[in-house]
Amino acid sequence: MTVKSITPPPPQGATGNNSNNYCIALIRPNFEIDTKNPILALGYLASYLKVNGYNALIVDAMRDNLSNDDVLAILKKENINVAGISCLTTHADEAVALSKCLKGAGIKVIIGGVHPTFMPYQTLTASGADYVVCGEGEIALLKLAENDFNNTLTDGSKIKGVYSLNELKDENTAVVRADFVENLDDIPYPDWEQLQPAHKAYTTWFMIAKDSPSVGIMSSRGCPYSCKFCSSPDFYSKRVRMRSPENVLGEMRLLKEKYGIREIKFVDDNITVDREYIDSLCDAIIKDNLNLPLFTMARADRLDDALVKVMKRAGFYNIAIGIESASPVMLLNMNKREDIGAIKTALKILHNNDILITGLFVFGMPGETKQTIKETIDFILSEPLDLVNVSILAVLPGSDYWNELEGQYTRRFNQSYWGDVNYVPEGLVAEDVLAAQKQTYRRFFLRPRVIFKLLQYIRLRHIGYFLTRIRNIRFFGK
Ligand code: B12
Ligand code: SF4
Repeated sequence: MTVKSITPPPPQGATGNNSNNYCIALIRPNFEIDTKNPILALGYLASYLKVNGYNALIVDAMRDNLSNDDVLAILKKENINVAGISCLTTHADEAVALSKCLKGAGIKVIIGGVHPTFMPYQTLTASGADYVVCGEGEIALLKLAENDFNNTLTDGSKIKGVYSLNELKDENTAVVRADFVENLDDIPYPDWEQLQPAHKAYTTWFMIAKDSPSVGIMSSRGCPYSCKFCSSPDFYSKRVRMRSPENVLGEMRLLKEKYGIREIKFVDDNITVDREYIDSLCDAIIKDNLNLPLFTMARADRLDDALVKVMKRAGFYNIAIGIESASPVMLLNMNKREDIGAIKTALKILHNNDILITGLFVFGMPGETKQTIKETIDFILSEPLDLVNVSILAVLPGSDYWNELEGQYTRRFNQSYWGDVNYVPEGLVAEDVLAAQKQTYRRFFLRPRVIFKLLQYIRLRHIGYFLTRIRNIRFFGK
């Protein structure tokens, strides 16, 4: 599929307003995090409601550093008595506290997002919320709005994917997920007016950017693979849906022209999974002469020389590869369905095309040994990587490991779950995993080649963020 001439569609979606007829406040709770980005989920939900005749106010307590009382005051001022809270496992504790605060003031609370999708009973019991929404939110939330935020319809049936404690006995009660929006182009662009993509509180990703401000967008939803540490396949039932290249391009133009965005990061789970699609998206961007630096993540085995060349022409200067481990045994264990040979080939292609390569790794998965850690560190130091991000396994609700490793890891529902060692592979101690992460960062970054390269991509406006990241990634210290 090639795209001939592209006339970007007119800006879609809500434009924000100050009228007081909001039917719901869509809220991201406040929590500590280094990397701050606009929350696409709430942008999409607000614009989908808007195009269907309902006004939603986005309250980003994280971006604006609001306390729960501040949020409550906003709702009172705007006379809003329904709140929709977005919740990942990383800030489930904060979502619970916010829910309790709002419930205490008589506000109806609905919690949606990845965490309640996989832990609906836990979320409802902990938070006292009225409903959780399991799965994609657009259709379920619209149905709730149409039904006065009640999940029982006039014929007695329930809205698909929406649960209260009346319908759930315990965490094992099977839930049916909300319907997907079949054609992603039916969802207007996120409500960028309310998200304020160039807001000064936002940072960039992985510390670097060619230009600033940068913002993340999504051209597809879902991934057909089943890496055992990841919850995306289950969340989207392994289905992949793509927006049309024209639709994506229209949003990129809007961000550039209306909001002054100078770099775009694609946050898709797997943007190169469909070769025809990524080709036509790049083709559209090239023909439009958009001229914006672009970043994306990709699987190594979904890249080849011709594709990398076309991606480069479209503007992709930085591609992050989910390598996870250099040990063939580990790749097999985690069901990555990729071999180290294919990864090395892709890195070579990217390097030869002068693309900045970010390697993404995870230490501490089942089967990890001192030997596999060594293999990975040796790989990191010998391959042409420009930047690395090294995580420690956090067993995610919805991932295969969540059930497979049950009883062998501690569960926590806040930011501390990430960064700490919650699962210790047999034969290792937690310190081995922490040391592996620290050693990798030290040995990788303290090399003149890497420092010199990085300095070219650190923007003045991100210096504070850069220093915080360096401090928090355990570069220094014990
Ligand atoms: C972009 C991204 C990031 C970015 C920016 C995040 C942001 N701006 O919010 C950055 C780099 C900062 C990031 C960081 C992390 N991320 Co991240 N990230 C993503 C990614 C790739 C896309 C998120 C996105 O925008 N999705 C698009 C929107 C439309 O989807 P959505 O958020 O799921 O929202 C829909 C539904 O969930 C629901 N919904 C959501 N909220 C609400 C609210 C209501 C009221 C209702 C009704 C419905 C509803 O409706 C929405 C529209 O359909 C996802 C993977 C994914 N495919 O989603 C991982 C993902 C969210 N990240 C994940 C993780 C683990 C992390 C980190 C902990 C990584 C780390 N090691 O540090 C950190 C911490 C993040 C944090 N505390 O917020 C996990 C979360 C798992 C979990 N159980 O919580 C995910 C799911 C990836 C995965 N499968 O492993 N991330
Ligand atoms: S890690 Fe990437 S490739 Fe693997 S299942 Fe998750 S999104 Fe798909």
